Amino acid sequence: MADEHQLPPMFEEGGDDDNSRREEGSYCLIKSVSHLSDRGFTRLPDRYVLPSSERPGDGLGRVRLPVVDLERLRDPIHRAAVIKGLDAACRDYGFFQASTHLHRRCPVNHGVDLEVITGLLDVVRRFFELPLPRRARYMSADVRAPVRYGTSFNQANDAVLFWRDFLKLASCQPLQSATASWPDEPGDLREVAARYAIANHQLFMEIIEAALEALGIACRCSLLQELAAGYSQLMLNCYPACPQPELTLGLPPHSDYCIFTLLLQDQVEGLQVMHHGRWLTVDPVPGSFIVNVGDHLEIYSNGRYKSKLHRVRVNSSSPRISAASFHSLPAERVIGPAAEMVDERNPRRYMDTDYANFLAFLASAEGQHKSFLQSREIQQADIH
Ligand SMILES: O=C(O)CCC(=O)C(=O)O
Repeated sequence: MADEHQLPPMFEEGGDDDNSRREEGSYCLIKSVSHLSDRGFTRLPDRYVLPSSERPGDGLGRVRLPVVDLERLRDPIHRAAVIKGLDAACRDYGFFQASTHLHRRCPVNHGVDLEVITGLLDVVRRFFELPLPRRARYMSADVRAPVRYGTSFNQANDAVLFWRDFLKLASCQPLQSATASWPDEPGDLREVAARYAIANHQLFMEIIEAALEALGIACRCSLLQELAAGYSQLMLNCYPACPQPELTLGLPPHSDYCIFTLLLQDQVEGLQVMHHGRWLTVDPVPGSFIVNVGDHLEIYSNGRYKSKLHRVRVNSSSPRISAASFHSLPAERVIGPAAEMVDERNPRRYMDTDYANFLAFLASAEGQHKSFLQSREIQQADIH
């Protein structure tokens, strides 16, 4: 989850010619990449240029993710077969597409209204089109702030910046307590994002219930109750067109700090997943959700499900909008491997963790790759 970033002290308002000249050179004020993109730079500012070993490369591989057909999941006759497919997808790819192959002309059968989905993408686009000072009202150095606007990945610690602007909205249940602090412009943002967050959370509940069934967790009720009142966060991402996309990334390789992420993307491709040592570009299916296993589920399943690395490429012609919803248990809840997932043949592989551990880690490190999850791993020598 590329979210809890502290603000750099060098945030500055304005945009006069002096600033423009400095931005075109090696020093770049950290405000937003859309601000840079709008100025029509033809050269990527140095602070965004990755070392050659970390650049995106040719990236010719593509993937059509396994599909978990939610219509069939809801059908008692097909449920067991769909759950088997979900289990395989979470073990192998750590990713799947929540929709269906059966209705290619209408791939969206997840139950979230198309109007809610297109409405969200539209309002997000309009938010990132607001003049910078109006977006920047929501910049905050407080990582617990329910609303935060920012740029890059882990802005305070990134040695090289990434070509992304974001708006984070905490969307804990019940939602009413969170929405009051969300941006009041565009005027319909709160209402549209709230409708989306509610529908998205319902979909998450359906997917996690199926995953717990797939894992063979006997007592699901109390966990589902906790999840129903759990922690959710909506990360709205904007990746503007980039003058030299081959030199940078929108987001670096990372895994997400949650149980499941439900990702909505527009028609512009950019998401890549690591599969068997290769970066594969995910074909965008407009209106569908990409679901991925987060670190919490890898821990809870004691490593049976994989929280896989993913990253985002940018391009020179089309801006891209995505909305990642991170869902988990309440922030204060400690998570460890489920009793059902641990036995003599499968010893406990992870230490317990909670949100406070994660925030402390992020404040002190870049948080890229699977570094937080690795910090929770129990070394094999300690197990035996
Ligand atoms: O924009 C995307 O496709 C992925 C977003 C993501 O990985 C994140 O927000 O952590």
